[in-house]
Amino acid sequence: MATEYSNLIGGEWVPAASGKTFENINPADTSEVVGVHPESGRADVVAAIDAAEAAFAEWREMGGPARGKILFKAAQILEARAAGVGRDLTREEGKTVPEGTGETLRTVELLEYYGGEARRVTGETFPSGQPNTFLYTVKEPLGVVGLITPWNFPIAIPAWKALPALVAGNTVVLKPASLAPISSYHFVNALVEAGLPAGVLNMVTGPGSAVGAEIATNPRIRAVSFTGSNATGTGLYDTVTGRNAKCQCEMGGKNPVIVLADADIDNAVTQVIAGAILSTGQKCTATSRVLVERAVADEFTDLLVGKVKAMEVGDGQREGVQVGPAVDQQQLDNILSYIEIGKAEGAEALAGGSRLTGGEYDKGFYVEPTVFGGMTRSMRIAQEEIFGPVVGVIPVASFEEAMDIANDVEFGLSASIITRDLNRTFEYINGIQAGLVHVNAQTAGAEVQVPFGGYKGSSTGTREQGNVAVDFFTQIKTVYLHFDG
Ligand code: UN1
Repeated sequence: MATEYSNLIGGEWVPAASGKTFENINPADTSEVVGVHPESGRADVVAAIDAAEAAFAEWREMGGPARGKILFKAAQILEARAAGVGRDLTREEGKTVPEGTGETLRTVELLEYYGGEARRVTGETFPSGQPNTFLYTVKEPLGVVGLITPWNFPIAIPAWKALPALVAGNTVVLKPASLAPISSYHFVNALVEAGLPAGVLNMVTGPGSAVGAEIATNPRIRAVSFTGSNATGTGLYDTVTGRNAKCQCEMGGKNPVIVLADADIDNAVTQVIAGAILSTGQKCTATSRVLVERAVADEFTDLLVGKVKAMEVGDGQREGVQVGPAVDQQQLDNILSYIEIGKAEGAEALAGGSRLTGGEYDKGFYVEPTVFGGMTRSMRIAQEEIFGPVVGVIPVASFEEAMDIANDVEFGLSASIITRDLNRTFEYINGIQAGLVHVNAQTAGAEVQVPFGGYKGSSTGTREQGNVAVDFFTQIKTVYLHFDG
């Protein structure tokens, strides 16, 4: 039996005003309805904004340390439930249970980190050019902020957007992705049980065309933070900034790994698989291009293809499965169409290249992890985000050529190099156009205490996570205090 979930508005768990609902399907077995959720409309968002506005003054007055304590308590509540929450995440999103549980524990870390940050929403003091003057800044909350979050990290991303907003004293309206709203429910519920006052954090599920549109256009929402596709993000950015509110968008990636001839090839293969294939490649930090020096290209490619072919694809709830299904039919179709585009462009699927069928595969959205050889830099599969377990290898003549190709895309989220050459490493760090730069490691993954975000088309430029995330959700007040009056 599918569990019924509600919106959270003003501290009450309530259905959509219309009473309408939608179903949340398990992508590993589409006969299973995992949850039934409110199909909210604009009126539900307006009610959430009313509640968030009503809660703002008291939340702001409470002060950072008291706010932080609630986060610490929520961290303990969520940690105690991590196994069950991770399994729910797998049932609605498809990633494996270790991935789902890992993401839940990352959310615990986010709660702990921002619980501490709540005490550090600081200003600065400055020497004044005038006598008897104390010149300083304070960071103040914006008011009610809106969050629109994706299905691929359905518990960590709502947390890493909501928490810096909350510790700075804002109140929040969250629209989680309709494909995976139970994970957000678990995050929100941990905060409610930890004593978050009514109305401070509100959650409204439903379609982007109504719930997202109201968040984007309602003048009472002073900032919107979004993670998702470039197509949605750029339109949203125009709408939100067009009404002079702040907008933060984290969008796509086309992340390269450069493998130099001196690399530890085993490690190169391990890191490329982790970045490209795990989480079914459904992450904006996924590795999608490997630029490998010709001297080791065959050795690297053979090893990569062998290991990818041996990977176990299946229901992420089953032990031993390494790669879960795509999240839904549309994502599966998109991945398969890019595989066909790659073949038509003249690339060769050295591993994978097809939908998986037969047995349990017929119940879900399964695709073979795919390695393309013969990819060239201008092919669509080398330029456009695929968002699936698909990676292409491009042999290169030199480090310089690798860097040139690495930067020759519209995105700039993450990158990695595998080498032991210190000079090349620093040239790469200096020249790579990416907001997240890895060395001898995979392109995905993010520690909670450091800034996260991209260059170029990947991001609107502000950063999530770390203490800088608070900047987006605050405004600076400069105070000139003359004490000779
Ligand atoms: C990660 O690499 O672990 O939506 C996080 C995304 C990114 C988060 C990636 N914003 O895929």
